[in-house]
Amino acid sequence: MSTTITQVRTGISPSIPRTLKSAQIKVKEQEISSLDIADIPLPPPSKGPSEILKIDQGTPDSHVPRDPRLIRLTGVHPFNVEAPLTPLFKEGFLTSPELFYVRNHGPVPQVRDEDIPNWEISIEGLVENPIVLNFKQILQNYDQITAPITLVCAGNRRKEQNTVRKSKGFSWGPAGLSTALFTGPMMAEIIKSAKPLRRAKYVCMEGADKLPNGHYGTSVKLNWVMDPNRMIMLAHKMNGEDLRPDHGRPLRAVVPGQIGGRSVKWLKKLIITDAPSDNWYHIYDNRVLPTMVSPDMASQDPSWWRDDRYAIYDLNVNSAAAYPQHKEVLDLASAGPSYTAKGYAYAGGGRRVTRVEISLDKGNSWRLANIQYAEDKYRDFEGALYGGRVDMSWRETCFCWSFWSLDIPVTELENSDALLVRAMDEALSLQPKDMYWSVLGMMNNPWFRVTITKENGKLLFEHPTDPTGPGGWMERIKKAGGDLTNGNWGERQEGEEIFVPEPVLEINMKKDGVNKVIDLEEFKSNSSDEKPWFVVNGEVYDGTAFLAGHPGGAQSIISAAGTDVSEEFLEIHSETAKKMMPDYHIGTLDKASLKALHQTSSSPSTSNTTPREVFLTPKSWTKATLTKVTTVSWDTRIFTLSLEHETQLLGLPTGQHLMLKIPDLKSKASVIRSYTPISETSQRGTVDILIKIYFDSPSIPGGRMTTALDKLPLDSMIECKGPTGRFEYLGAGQVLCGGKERTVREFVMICGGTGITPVYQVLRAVMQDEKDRTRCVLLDGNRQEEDILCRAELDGFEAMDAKKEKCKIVHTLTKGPENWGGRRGRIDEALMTEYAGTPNDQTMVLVCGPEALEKASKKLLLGLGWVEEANLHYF
Ligand SMILES: Nc1nc2c(c(=O)[nH]1)N[C@H]1C(S)=C(S)[C@@H](COP(=O)(O)O)O[C@H]1N2
Ligand SMILES: [Mo]
Repeated sequence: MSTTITQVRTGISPSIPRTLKSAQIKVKEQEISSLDIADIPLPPPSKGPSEILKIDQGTPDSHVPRDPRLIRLTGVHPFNVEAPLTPLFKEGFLTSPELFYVRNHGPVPQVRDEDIPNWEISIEGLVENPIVLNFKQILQNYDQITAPITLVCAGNRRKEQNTVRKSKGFSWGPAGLSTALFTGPMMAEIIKSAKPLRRAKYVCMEGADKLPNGHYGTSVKLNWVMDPNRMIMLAHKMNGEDLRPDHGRPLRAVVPGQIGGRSVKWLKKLIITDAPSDNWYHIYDNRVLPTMVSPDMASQDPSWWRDDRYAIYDLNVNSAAAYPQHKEVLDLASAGPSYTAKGYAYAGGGRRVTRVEISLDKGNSWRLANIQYAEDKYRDFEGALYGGRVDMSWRETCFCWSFWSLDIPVTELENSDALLVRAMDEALSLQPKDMYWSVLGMMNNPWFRVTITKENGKLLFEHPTDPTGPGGWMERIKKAGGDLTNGNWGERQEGEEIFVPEPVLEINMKKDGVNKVIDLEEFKSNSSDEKPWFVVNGEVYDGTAFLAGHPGGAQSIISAAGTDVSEEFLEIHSETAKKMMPDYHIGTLDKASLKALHQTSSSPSTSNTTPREVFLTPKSWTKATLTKVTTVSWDTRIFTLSLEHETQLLGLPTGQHLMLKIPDLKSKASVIRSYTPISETSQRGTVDILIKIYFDSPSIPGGRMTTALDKLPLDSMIECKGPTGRFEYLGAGQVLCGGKERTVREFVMICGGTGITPVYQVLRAVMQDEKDRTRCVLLDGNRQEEDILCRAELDGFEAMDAKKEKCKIVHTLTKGPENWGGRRGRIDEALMTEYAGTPNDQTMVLVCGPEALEKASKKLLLGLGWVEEANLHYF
C-alpha cells in the first residue's frame, strides 16, 4: 500500500499539525491513503530565518541567514552552535533546520540558486568508470529516499571534559545533536554507477569548504556504504526543504549512526581508495586517543593520530536530561505530588537503546524510565514523503534519538542530592559512571547528573555545565576545590574529613617532607641573581641549581627572584616542567609574609597603591588580561585585553605601537611582538587588537606569536610595554617623526593585510576631527575580498567625506572574485604613480604591511623621487 505526501512544506504552512493523524489531515484524497497506519511525527513549524544577523555581517558568512537563538560556541566565526536544550527538546522528535546544531570548520561556501542545477560531484579513484554527476542527475537518475536521522557531533557534551581538564576542542553542551528528515539517493547507488574495483575498500569524501589545512574531508568503509542497513545516503533536503547553507547546501553526505563528522557537507568528491582518507581533518579530528595521552604528548608525536585504532565511527551510547532543566526551580509548596523527568538517549551503529535508568542515590539503586521511539512510527509508514520513498518497514536499525521519561515522587527528589541518568543499548553497552577523558574530549558519555539543592523550601536543579557560559555543578564544585575525578563527582565522600579548599593544582609541585616555614626577611635576603628564590602558589623555590639548565634561559629565573611568579609560572610551564618543581622546593612562605610580598611587589600592576590612570609604561611590563576573542575571519581575530581597572587609559598616542609578551608553549620561552590596537585612543578599561593568525601549514611552521596567541585561553595574562615607534600623529596635520615636529597636508597610506592597523589609527584621527583638513589617500592591497580588514569602517570614513576632498580609499585584490568592481593586482607602479606620483614637502607616505610590500613600495617610491628621511615612514 502506498501513500504519498508531496506538498507538506511546513515552512509555508505553519499550521500543519506536528503529528500527522489520519482524521486531522486535509490533503487531497489520492495523495494520502490508508492513513490508519500513519501516525508519524512531522517537522515542527519552521520559519527559516531570512535575515542576516548583524553579528555575521562582515564575516565570510555574511550571506547566511541564521536564527539568533543558537548559542555560538566559538565566537562569531566559524559558526559552531547548539540550540538551548529546552527549545530543542520542545520541538520534539524532529528539529527545525534553524535550530539544528551546526559544526562548521570554516566559512560556508556561497552557492547561488542558479548554480545549484550545475553543482557537480565526481566519483573517482579505484573505479572502472570515473564519473561526474550534476545535481539534476543526482535527483533525476536515482531513487530518492526520505528517512529521519539524528546527527550528533562527536564533541557533544565536551564542556564536561573541558571542565575536568582542558581538551583540544571547544565546549559543547548536551545539545550538539539534532534530527531531521533527510531526502536524497543512497550513496551506494551513486558509487555503483562508477563501478568500484575489487581492491576498493574506502570511500573518501571531500567538501567544497576550503580550510586552513585543505578541504574538509574524511572517509568511511565502502562495505558500510554498500550495506542498506546502514542507510548511508546523500541528501539535498532536510524536513522537505532544500538544505540550508549551514547544513551543506546544496548536497551533503548523511552517515546515520556515526559521528556527525563523517557526514560531509557541500559534497564535491567521492574518492574510492584502498586506505582511509589522509585528509588533515580525518587524521587530526574525530578521534579518541587513549586517556593517558596528554595534549603535549599528542602534539609532539603524530603517530598517536595516525593510529587507525583511535579513529571513531559509530556513536557510543549516551543520554541527557532535558527536565529538570539547568537552573530550574521547583517550589515545594506549589509542586504536585510527582515530577516528570525527561530527556533523550541515543546509541550508535543503528543499535537501539534498550533501557534508560534513573538513580536518585548515587547509583546504588536504579529505576527504569519509559522510552519512546518516535522513529518506529516511520517503520509502519510506507509511501513517499517530500519526494522520497520512506522505506523503513524492513529495516531494524535505529538512527534517531529516543525520548525517556519517568514520574518521580517529589518527596524523593527532595531527599536526593542528584538525579543520575544512564542508557544501555542492545549490545549491552552501558554509559560509564566515570568520564573517559581524552585529548579531543570526544564521545563524552558518563552518567548525566543533575544536582538537586534544597533552599528555602525550593529545589534548585543544575546540569553539569552551561554552554552559554559559566555555571553548572561541575564548575561550582571545581571552584570550591573539589576533585571532579574522585569517583564522587568531586563531592566529599561520607565520613571524609572536613574539606579545606586549597588552590587546585593539577600537579603536585611540592617535595614530600619539606615543611620549613620561611618568612619575608629570609626570602628577600635570598633573592639575588646568584641565589634566585621565588614563590609559586605560596611555596618557595630555589632556582639556583636550574639557572644553567632552564630552557627559557637563566634570565627568566633571575627576573623572578624575590617575587611571586605564580601567574606567569603556571601559564608558561608544561605539565612536565611542573613535575620538576619538587626538586627545587625548599619551604612555604608564611601567610603574613606572602601578603606582605604581594604588597611590596615592585611591578606597577601589582602594587596596590592608588590605581594608575594610564596603563602602559615604557620601561616595564604591565599585565593585562585576555578577556575576549572575537573571530573576524578564519584567520583573523580581535583580542580584547582588560587593563587594570575600568577607567584606565591605555596611554598610546596615535600611530604608535605597544609590545605584547606571551609565553610560547612550544619553546617554553616568551614571544614578544609589536601591535597597533584598533580601539580608540580614548577607550577606557580595555584595548582591542586585530591580529591575523599565521597558522602552521604542512611545510611551513606558522607565526610563533600568533599561533601561541590563538591558543591562549581566556583570562590569560598578557604583558604589555610601550609606547614604541618613531612616528606620532598629533592631530590637525601635525606629525612628530623621529623627534621632529612638522606639518603635513596630505598622507598617502600604503598598506596590506593587518598592516592596516597603524594607518587606520591615523586615518581615523583625521576623519574624526572635522577641523582636521589633512587629505588621506589609502591604498589597501589584499588577496581576496574577505581579507580586507576594517572594511566597514574604511567605507564609513569615505562616506563621511561627502565632498570627496579628504578621504580616498583604493582597494586592490590579487584574487578578486569575478564580480569585483575594484582594482586588481598588487600595489604596483601604476597605482603608486597615480596616487603618489608627485613628491612634495607637504605630503607624507606611510607604509605598513608584509616585508615584501614594504620593500617593493620603497623601491618604487624612491624611484618616483620621494626622499626617505623626509617623506617616508615605515611602520
Ligand atoms: N564540508 C564539511 N563537512 C562537515 C563539516 C565541515 O566543517 N565541513 N563538519 C562536520 C562535523 S564535525 C559535523 S558534527 C557535521 C555537522 O553537521 P551540521 O552542521 O549540519 O549539523 O558536519 C560534518 N561535515
Ligand atoms: Mo562534529
